[in-house]
Amino acid sequence: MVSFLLSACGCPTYKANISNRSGVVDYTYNDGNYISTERSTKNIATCKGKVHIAWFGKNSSGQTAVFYRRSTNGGVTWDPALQLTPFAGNLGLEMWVQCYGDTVVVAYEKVESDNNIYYRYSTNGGNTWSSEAILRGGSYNQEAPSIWIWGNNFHLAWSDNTPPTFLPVYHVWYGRSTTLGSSWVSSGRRDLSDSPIIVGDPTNPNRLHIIFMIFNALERKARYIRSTDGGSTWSSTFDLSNGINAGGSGFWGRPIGSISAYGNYVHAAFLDERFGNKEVLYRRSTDAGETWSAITNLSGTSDTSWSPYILTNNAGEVRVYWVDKSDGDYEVLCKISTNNGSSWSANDRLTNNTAKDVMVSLDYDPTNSRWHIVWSSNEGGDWEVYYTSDPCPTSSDDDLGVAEEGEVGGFRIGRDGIILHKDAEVRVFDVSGKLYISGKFVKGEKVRLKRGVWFILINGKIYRVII
Ligand SMILES: [Ca+2]
Ligand SMILES: [Ca+2]
Ligand SMILES: [Ca+2]
Ligand SMILES: [Ca+2]
Repeated sequence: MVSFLLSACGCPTYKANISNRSGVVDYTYNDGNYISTERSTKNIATCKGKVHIAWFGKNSSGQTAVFYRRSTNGGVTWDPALQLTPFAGNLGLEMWVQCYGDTVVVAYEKVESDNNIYYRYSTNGGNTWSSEAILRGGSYNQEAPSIWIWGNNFHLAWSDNTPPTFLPVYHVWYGRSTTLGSSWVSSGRRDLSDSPIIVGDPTNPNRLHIIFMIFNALERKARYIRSTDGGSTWSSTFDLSNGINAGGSGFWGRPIGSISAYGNYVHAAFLDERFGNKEVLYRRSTDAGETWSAITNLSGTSDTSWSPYILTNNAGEVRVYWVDKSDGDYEVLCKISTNNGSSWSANDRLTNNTAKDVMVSLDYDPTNSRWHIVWSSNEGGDWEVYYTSDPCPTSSDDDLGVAEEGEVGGFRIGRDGIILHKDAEVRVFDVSGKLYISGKFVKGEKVRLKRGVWFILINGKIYRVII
C-alpha cells in the first residue's frame, strides 16, 4: 500500500516561476502548438553550481525574444532576467542551452530570407555576454542546433537543406570549432534528415553520439551515428527504430528522441506507435554505441506520450522526462533507473493539474549532485517557464540538502538519508522490496541511505523517496 507519493521527478516543495511575466506568453518552445513538434531543444544547462535557463518570451504585440536567467547558487535564488535578443517576428522553433565550466552558449533559429542559427555566449558563467552572431548561416536553411562542449572543443549538430546535388534535402550536419563557433575545424553533411541531438561522453570526450530522425514520405525512423575520434570520422547509420516507421499524421509522425552517454553506457529514447499508442521507447548500449539492446516500452500509458528527454549522470542514474496526455491534459512524467538502465521505476509525475505542462528538458550538475528540470505550463493563466530540482535545492544555512520543513510524513529528505521529526519505528526497503534497515530512531536522528530509490515504512505508511 502506498498511501502518499513524494514525487521523485522534482522537489515537491520548491518550484520557481522563472519567466514570471504575467499576461504574456513564455515558452520553452516557440510554437503555437504548445507541445513541441521537434526535440532539438534544451532550455537548461548547469555547470559549477550555476543554473542557466533560456526561453522564448512574447510581448503584447506578439513579437518574440530570447530571455535568459541564471542562479549562481544551484537554483535557490535567481538573478533578474536578461533579454538576449530584441523582440522580433522571426525567431524559429527551437533553442539549445549548453555550458562547460564558465562557458555558456544560447543558440536559436531565425527565419530570414532563409533560416539561420544565431547565438550568444558567455565565458564568465553568465556575467557578461557576446553580441549576437550567426553560428551557422549562408544559403538554404540551417536549423535545430544541438551543442556539446568539452575543453576547447565546441561540437555542433544541426539540420541543413543545402543541396547534395541539385535539390535541397534536409540532412544532419556536424561541425567542430575550437573558437566557440567563430571558425570551424571541420564541418560536413552526415545523413538524412533532421532534428539532431549531439552528446559526448565525459569519461572519454572523443566519443560523440548523435540521435536524429529520418522524416520523409518514405521513412519515419529514429537513427544514430557515433564518432570515437572526436568528430573526425563517423560510423555508418544505425536504425534505432529497427525497421518500423512512426505512425501519426503531420508532425505527430516524427519519431523525435533524445540521447545521453556516460562511459560505455549510451541511452536513447524515441517515439512511435508500435505498442498501440505513442510511447516513449528505450534502447541502451553497454559498449559505447557499438551494439544496442532490444526496444522496450518505457512510458506504457493509454494516450500520447511525447517529447522524451533522457539523461544519465556519473553514478549510473538515468532519468527520462516526457509529456503525456493520458489524464486528459498534458503532464510531465518521469521514470528513473538507478542501475544504468537495467531496470526502471514506475511512472511518476512532476505535474498534476488541468493545464498544459509541456516541453521539459533537464541537466545534472555533479557540483551539487542534483537534477535540474525546466518546463512550460499555462497553469497560471498565461504561459510561464518553471524550474525545479531533485533533490530539493540546498539553502545556504542548511547543509543537509533540505530546502523546506514541509511535513511529509514526519521526516525530511537530506543528501544522504532522511532526518526524523519525531521518534519513530522505521523500516526501509530497496526497490526490489528487500528490507534494508529496520529499527527505532529518535527525533532529529538521521537514517543514512545511499543515493537511489527507497521505500520507507514509517508510522504505518509507506513513502517512496529518492536520495
Ligand atoms: Ca508569462
Ligand atoms: Ca541559411
Ligand atoms: Ca502512451
Ligand atoms: Ca497538466
